[in-house]
Amino acid sequence: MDTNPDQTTGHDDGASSDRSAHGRGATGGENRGEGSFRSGFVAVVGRPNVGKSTLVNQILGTKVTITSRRPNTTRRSVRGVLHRPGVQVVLVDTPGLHRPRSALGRRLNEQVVEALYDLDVVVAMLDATASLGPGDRLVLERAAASCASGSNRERDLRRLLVVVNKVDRATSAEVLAQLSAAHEVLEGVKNVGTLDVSGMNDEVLRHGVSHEDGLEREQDRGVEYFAVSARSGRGVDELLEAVLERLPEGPRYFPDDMVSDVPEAFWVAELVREQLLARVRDELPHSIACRVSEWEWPRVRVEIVVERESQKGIVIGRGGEVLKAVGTAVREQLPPGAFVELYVCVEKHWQENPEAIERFGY
Ligand SMILES: Nc1nc2c(ncn2[C@@H]2O[C@H](COP(=O)(O)OP(=O)(O)O)[C@@H](O)[C@H]2O)c(=O)[nH]1
Ligand SMILES: [Mg+2]
Repeated sequence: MDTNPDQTTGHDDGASSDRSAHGRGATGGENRGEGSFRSGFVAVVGRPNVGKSTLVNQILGTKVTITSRRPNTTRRSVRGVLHRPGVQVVLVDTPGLHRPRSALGRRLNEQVVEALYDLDVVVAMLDATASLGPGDRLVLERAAASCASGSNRERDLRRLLVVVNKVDRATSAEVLAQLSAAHEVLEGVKNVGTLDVSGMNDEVLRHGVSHEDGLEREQDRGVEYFAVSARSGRGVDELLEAVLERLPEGPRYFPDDMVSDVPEAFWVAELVREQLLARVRDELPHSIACRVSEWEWPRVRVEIVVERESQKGIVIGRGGEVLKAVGTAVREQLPPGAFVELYVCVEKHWQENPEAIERFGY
């Protein structure tokens, strides 16, 4: 942990802290003649609460993004970097795609769309314990569309991996049903491949294309399906293997010691929010925002913002017990000596205020 709150976690030279869409074209990201170095951007997308952040942490083997059983926990795309010999995988954890009910919700969806632009691999995640709904369908369609476009990527559905998560809590029949429901949705997605017709003769164009003409049908276009438990890690190695296989030759986008692009101040505020989400009920999670207002390492002051006066007491707890527990749990995850000061304030309707949303970094 450094004294500069804008530094990214696990990254201390600060040389290539670009803020472009995915860090492409970054100064530190040129290929230094390593021959066959492979790398790529992998987005994890899905409805809220399917386990995207849990998967990203599981693959990285370290926590770079907070999780909770509340929907919309992730409020900004987080990039986590997996370093393997000769390979670099940039995992993009995204907010859940959902029907927005506030300016904040619309901002979260925007981030998903941004993250789906120009990727090497898309992991579309479903929850084995809930039946496939319209939200999941939208996710699958968007993910397929993303693999069928992109400025300089190959248009190829092999870049799409469908993952059914939480198999530890579902029966194999439920897992199978979910896999085949996803398959059916993708079968129904029309024109995903934006077929290149330049090489086809008139005959083919008049009569359409059949499988025998060499053009593959949806199920043969290479979408792969996985069943995993992001929490226990079951099936995750196989998934990672498939991701690695799909990475093109590419540059080292991030320095070797960088594990995420999250600035430290944002991370401390997120840890506070994570602890609050685990302790409060009902609608409150949506109303909570956290922001570091003072950073004099090891003393960090975090502002907890709620939307109504009545919510203040819940966050503070009887005799301050909630805040105390939150502070302790956060300190345990920071380097020794950290001193976290928490205070609560009210900002009415911040979820509808674009300026506030930006101030909190969402
Ligand atoms: N049983 C079970 N729970 C999971 C699994 N993966 C995630 N969860 C839980 O599902 C909830 C949402 O997870 P999170 O990663 O925050 O979901 P996200 O909104 O998609 O990022 C949390 O309570 C997780 O602990 C899993 O494989 N099995
Ligand atoms: Mg998340």
